[in-house]
Amino acid sequence: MTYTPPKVWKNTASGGQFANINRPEAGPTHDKDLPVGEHPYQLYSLATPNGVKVTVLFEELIEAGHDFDYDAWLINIGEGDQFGSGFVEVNPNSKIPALMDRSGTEPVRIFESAAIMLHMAEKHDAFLGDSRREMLSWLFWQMGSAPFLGGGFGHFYAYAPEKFEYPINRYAMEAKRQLDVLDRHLADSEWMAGSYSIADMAIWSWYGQLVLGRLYDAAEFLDVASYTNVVDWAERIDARPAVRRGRMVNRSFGDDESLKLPERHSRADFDR
Ligand SMILES: N[C@@H](CCC(=O)N[C@@H](CS)C(=O)NCC(=O)O)C(=O)O
Repeated sequence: MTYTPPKVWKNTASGGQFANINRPEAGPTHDKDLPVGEHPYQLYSLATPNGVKVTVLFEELIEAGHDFDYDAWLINIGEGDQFGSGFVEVNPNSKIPALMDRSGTEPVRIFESAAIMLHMAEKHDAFLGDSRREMLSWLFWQMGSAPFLGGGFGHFYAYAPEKFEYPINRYAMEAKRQLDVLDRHLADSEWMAGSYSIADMAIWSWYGQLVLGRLYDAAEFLDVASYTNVVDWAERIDARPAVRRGRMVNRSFGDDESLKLPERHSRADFDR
């Protein structure tokens, strides 16, 4: 099947899962204020890998004894909540996660998952790794790499309306190369940047969950078991109580009912 691009691109329905939320322009589609709870941090998110890395950090900070709490509100991207006017004010890019930090004199917004993680980790001087240079390098590596795994491989392998060999090959190759980058690094390092840090949390959320068989049903196809150092590291992180809690926050989908906590307002919510 060949495609000849027209002179000027036009928006024609291309199908596939999530096609209903894709549009070629930014900005709000409707007026809707965001809810605000009683805690200093108001997180607006969903338990996708980009959301989970942030809720894992929030839960790790609380587990480590940092004295704060947060409200996590569900943004249902399948229903277009990310295009509500209130959400767009917090994130002009209309993507989860987004944070309002109301702990200071003026509320401030932070968007982009890694920016939120850095903001929280620096504020609490925690989970910054042994080397800031290495930690930032791996954190930025995750932000630059995961779109090839999610938007590239995941999209064409799991969500596109048909299976097309060319993009699946191209992005499977890149996903495996990325797993090999991690596997080689983790061969002689326990963590990404010396000690457990936000770089581990961010990378785990994507690549850890991939090798644990939780993303795109692609574990066998990508032979993830062969990246043994990544699997060991992913299992170590997965066993942490804060990580289990972080995975639950803003989860409204999936078969495992015990993992679902669409909204979180206090630690007690996990005991339900
Ligand atoms: N670079 C962004 C990516 C965020 C992102 O892609 N979020 C997705 C869910 S995983 C989303 O909100 N998609 C909604 C949409 O594209 O309309 C980040 O790391 O925060």
